[in-house]
Amino acid sequence: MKDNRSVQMDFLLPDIRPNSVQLDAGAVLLPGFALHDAEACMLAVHRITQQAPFRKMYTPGGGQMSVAMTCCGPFGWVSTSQGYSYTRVNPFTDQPWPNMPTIFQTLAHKAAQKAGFAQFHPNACLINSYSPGARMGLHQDRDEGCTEQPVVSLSFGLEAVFLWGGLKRSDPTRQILLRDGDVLVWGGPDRLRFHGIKPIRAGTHARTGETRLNITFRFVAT
Ligand code: MD3
Ligand code: FE
Repeated sequence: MKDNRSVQMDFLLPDIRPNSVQLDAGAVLLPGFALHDAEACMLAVHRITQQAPFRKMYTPGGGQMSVAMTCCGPFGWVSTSQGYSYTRVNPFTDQPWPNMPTIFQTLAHKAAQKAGFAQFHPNACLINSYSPGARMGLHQDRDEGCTEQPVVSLSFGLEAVFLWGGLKRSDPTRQILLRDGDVLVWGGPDRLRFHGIKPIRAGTHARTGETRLNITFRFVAT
């Protein structure tokens, strides 16, 4: 008979993952912080995409992104052959972006607070959908016109290797594994770091299927 004593005693083992990892002066990883709200977030994403479907946009360089995107909140991030911008209207539907769900606002604020950023009230939310092989090259987030406020990001479903660079594109990168329910908060001196996502490895996740979802919250200056 199979010896399953260790399986039965699993509940006695502590969760060895710390609940907060300071990656640098202004960067904090909160492993599993979004797990309790994960299903509510999935429902919220589903509702948003019925009004504003995921699209693969083009970059000013001319290529199509491998990541499909949509947005919610007062401002959405848009990339065209003309450049990057934050807009109040979704150019694919000519409608305002869907409202930012309360669960998103609350979760982003709580994560920022836990990471030491008081009073984060994002007015832009970008939702990224990755299929296996999709990636995001090294870039900076600097279309917000405001680097005082942090960025908060939630990861769901398939895991990703996050590339965390320096203030120059050529600086060396560290690799950080992002898993279902993990939250990253990034601000202060680290706000303008180059960062990216390595190609997503094929797999199936109980929550999202063959997908990784990333939800980022930003404050755009008006
Ligand atoms: C570090 N998204 O949407 S989230 C992006 O997983 C983006 O989809 C990645 O980079 C993703 O722009 C990474 C983590 C993240 C987000 C914003 C940052 C890290 C950041 C801004 C500055 C520095
Ligand atoms: Fe980014």
